[in-house]
Amino acid sequence: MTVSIDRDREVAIVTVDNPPVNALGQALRQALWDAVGTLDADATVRAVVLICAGRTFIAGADVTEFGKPPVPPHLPDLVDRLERAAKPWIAAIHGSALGGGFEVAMGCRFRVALDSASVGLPEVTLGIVPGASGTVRTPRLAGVAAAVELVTGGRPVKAAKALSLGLVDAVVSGDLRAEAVAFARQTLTQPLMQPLPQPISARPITSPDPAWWDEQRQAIARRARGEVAPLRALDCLRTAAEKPFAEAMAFERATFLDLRASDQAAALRHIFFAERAAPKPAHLGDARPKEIRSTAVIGGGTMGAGIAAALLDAGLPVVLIERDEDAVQRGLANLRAIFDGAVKRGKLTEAQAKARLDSVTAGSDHGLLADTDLVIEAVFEELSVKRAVFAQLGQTCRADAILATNTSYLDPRRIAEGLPHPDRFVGLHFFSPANVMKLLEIVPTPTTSPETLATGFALARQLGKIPVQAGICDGFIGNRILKRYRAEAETLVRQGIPIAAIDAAMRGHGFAMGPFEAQDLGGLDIAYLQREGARAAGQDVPETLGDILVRAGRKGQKTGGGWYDYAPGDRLAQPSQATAALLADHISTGPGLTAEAIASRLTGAMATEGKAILAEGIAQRASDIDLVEIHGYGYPRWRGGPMFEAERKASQRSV
Ligand code: T1G
Repeated sequence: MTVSIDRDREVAIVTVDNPPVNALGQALRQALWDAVGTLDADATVRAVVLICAGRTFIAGADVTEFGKPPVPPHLPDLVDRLERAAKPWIAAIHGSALGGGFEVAMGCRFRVALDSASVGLPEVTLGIVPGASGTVRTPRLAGVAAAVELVTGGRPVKAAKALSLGLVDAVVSGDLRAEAVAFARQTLTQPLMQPLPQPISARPITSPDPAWWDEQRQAIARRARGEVAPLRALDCLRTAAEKPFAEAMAFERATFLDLRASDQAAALRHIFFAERAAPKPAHLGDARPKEIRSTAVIGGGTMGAGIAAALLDAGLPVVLIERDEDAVQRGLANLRAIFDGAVKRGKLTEAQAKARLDSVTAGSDHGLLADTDLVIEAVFEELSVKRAVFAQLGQTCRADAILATNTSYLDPRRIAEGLPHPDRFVGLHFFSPANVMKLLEIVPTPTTSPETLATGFALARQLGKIPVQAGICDGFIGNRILKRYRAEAETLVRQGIPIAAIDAAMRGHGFAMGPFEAQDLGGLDIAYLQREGARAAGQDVPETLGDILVRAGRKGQKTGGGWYDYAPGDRLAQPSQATAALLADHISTGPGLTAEAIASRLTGAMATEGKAILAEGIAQRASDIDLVEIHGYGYPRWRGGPMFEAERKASQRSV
């Protein structure tokens, strides 16, 4: 880590170089603290530009220090020192000025951002609040409403938006250092009647009325679903608006230190680092991924179109293959619907959607695949259908083309039987909607080469997905745990726990929906067909309560009823007398359970299955299982996943 100082006449340039993201560890805080003193004492220096080397401006406090006691100089003190410096400091921002990085920038008198830069206060995504004046200076800089959105949402804003909010004073392009020095010089030479702007801490702030704060609290509580930090951040922002600066700073610091030690912060840090470890599994060694420049998807149904959209979003051209012209048109219509939806939601412009569709070649002729680097099969989940597809691909694709199956349940070894060059075959299990869900289960067979496996991980990075390697078993990692979760939920029903109480308990635990309402939404028949397929293959699959409902025609919302009843055109789940009657013989009356006990039973069952998955080597590490559950099955991120939550509970019991 270095902090160097050089000069451009009367402007000093302080350059921070602390790879990989210029995080504000103790040494960097000390070096900046010292730099202020040095430059204040140098009479020839009239302004200071603070700039960073590498990929980004300061990206925040050093998250690796969070588990340890804070060491001075503390960041809020450093920000105050910058603000009180004898010479104006100008923050020159590229990449992302995040958290403590943006707080340091707010200690500077001005902020100049490169047009590609972004600024933000993502602390709530780590279960904390800004701890160096983010909740106290931001509302003085950009107004209370903008500060509430920035701090409680935790999402960064691009430079242009930051300029419009007043978070930065100028947006430049080209040579950031030169532009920032020029900006510094200009502020020094501006006419005397335009004195420097006040330090942010001295700027006025107007607080909205109490009703506005109540509205914010209700909206944030609905979104947070049990997550604490966003609401505590709102408390800090309201204190900043209603109390003197020093009092608000003390309140923010106390809140930061309190949350920093919380279970939710520990869980979110666990996921932060797990997500960064996932794309770089050590066992890949130095296997080099193949470059993927052209792709194809076989099957234009929901999954195939979603996968094609994910590839197109990453800028990869796609050949979409279906069995005949009608199916090709249906596939293209599915793809068009995905992009039309993105345009309607403002995620894409019309031009971007058109460009994506223009880079699709669609047809039923496998000859189109003759020179494709990667082909992903996403046809009907039936072994003979998939094997037929790969028999064709083995003939039509290049010998070194990577061939992947998107199967979610079938054994990839069976699918690839007889395939020439099986070293280039791998399972790539996407989750629906494939262009939205971050999780990608990568399932190698015993003959998958290290290069092919490395290519799967590289593709995940290219698609912005979280890759998790899974061994071959029924359901790999996620669907195997899902099956156990659902079975445990049915056990509770058999013990007399009401279906609605179970769903409510899981929503209260932070899930978007409980196991029964989720099945009604997705359809009970999908899992039913898998069970029936396994039974037909001679496996001993006990009857489930879900089977009883499907056989009675109750497949979920799509049939007007599943676990719950639904009025025509209404998605509101109503307790069902029909379901109660169908299941009556299977339900005994047992002792009730509290919502917490229900959630503990179901998350505990997930963790138990996860431990078995680990022990069998199906997952490489426990944190991968947490990533699967969070990014594939809606496990609340601020609980860290089933493995983390079980481990935390065990360690708290042992204290
Ligand atoms: N501290 C320590 N290491 C960090 C880090 C951080 N803040 N951010 C990233 N890294 C590491 C990361 O673990 C990885 O390490 C490498 O840098 C590249 O990261 C007082 C208290 C900046 C947008 O929340 O959002 O300030 O795996 O793969 O995709 O109010 O990193 O290579 O060994 O993510 O280019 C607030 C978190 C902290 C920003 C770059 N700041 N980081 O993304 O690279 S709390 C954040 C990011 C705070 C103050 C409070 C991203 C990025 P390795 P990467 P990237």
